[in-house]
Amino acid sequence: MDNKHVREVDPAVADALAGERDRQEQTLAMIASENHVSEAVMEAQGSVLTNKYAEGYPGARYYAGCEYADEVEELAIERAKELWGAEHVNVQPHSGTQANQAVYYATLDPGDKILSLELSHGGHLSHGHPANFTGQMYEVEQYEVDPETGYIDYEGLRETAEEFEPDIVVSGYSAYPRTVDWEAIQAAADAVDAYHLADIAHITGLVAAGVHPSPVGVADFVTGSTHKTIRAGRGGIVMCDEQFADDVDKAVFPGGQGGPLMHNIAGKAVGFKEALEPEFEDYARRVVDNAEVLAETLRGHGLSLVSGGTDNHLVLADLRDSHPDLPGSDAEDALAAANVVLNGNTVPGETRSPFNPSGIRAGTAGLTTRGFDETAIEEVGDLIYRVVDNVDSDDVIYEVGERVVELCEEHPLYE
Ligand code: DSN
Repeated sequence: MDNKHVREVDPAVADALAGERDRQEQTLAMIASENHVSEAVMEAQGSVLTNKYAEGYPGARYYAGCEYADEVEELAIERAKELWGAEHVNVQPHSGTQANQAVYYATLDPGDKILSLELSHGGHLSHGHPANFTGQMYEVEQYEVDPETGYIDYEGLRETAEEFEPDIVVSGYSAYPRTVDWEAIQAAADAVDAYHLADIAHITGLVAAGVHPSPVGVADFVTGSTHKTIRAGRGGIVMCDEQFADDVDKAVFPGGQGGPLMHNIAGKAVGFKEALEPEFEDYARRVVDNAEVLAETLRGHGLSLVSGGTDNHLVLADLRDSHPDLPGSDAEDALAAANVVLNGNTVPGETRSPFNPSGIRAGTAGLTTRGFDETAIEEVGDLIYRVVDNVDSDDVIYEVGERVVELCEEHPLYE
């Protein structure tokens, strides 16, 4: 991790890498999709496999010299099957979005219909947003969360499905703090003979550890990213039953991608091995417990939380009740200045815009990785509130920033 070779060749990049390492050490990574992978995962990602082209799949490549690439990809697949219990796994998607793209490509024709959760209600760009290819290539209808409870409106989803008759229903979210009822969504999809794609990008680790119910064996397709709560090498994954295996594999390669990023697949294999250790279940449970403490702390200070709290790794605060003149983006900036890195986020019933949203989203996966316990998380919640309530005070931002650095030094990331 001293990047000595980079420093010899390219001091400018070496400086940026050193800066990023210090930034991660001295700030709280609370963007809910981020985590800190192990040095073993990083070593695998920075390995010689970056040099290898391996189009195709293990045992059936288009190039010679793939024996070690095969070994690594087979290990990643076997471990993923063990973690999530899927019949078929493709570990080649370069990202969660490309995993979703593969499922759409395997199941839909241009003009077919997607039913998905609205972005400001917790959905994702790759679920049919107009700015994404999915919003341009397919016809999209959206379901919402209940405005009173903040929970998915399953009844509304079922009714919209009956009216819209989608070809695929998408579940799984990027800013939804509650447990998802996969069976209810599967029933809505079955009733209109639609496929069901469950995108568990955020909660892959929680599902693998059994602290969130699994959609594997319920939904037709399950996609995810591999670097969030599961803490493995960066990228995506598709899981499905054997009946869809060929379609999915062809949709990933050659349908949507070229050569697999074998170094990242090695990082996935290593991270999956770590996640199969008994300690990972304890980690995932602590992520959820910590999120609950964060929710309680913020709520205790009078912040409104979407759905009132959390069942998973994230909380979404709607600032409009407590701080009507404070956009989440301004809270994000003030918190970043105090070394707390999270993101402004749209909220259900958004009255501002994605660049100037009304909420903030915070996750506990990264802090839990570096050993923050419930007491430390409670203090972090207090510090977050102090900044949110004093965004114009340089003194408060300075004091909180100093305390955050102390907390980070008490919980070092990398030796
Ligand atoms: N960027 C991720 C998130 O923050 O949720 C999803 O792609």
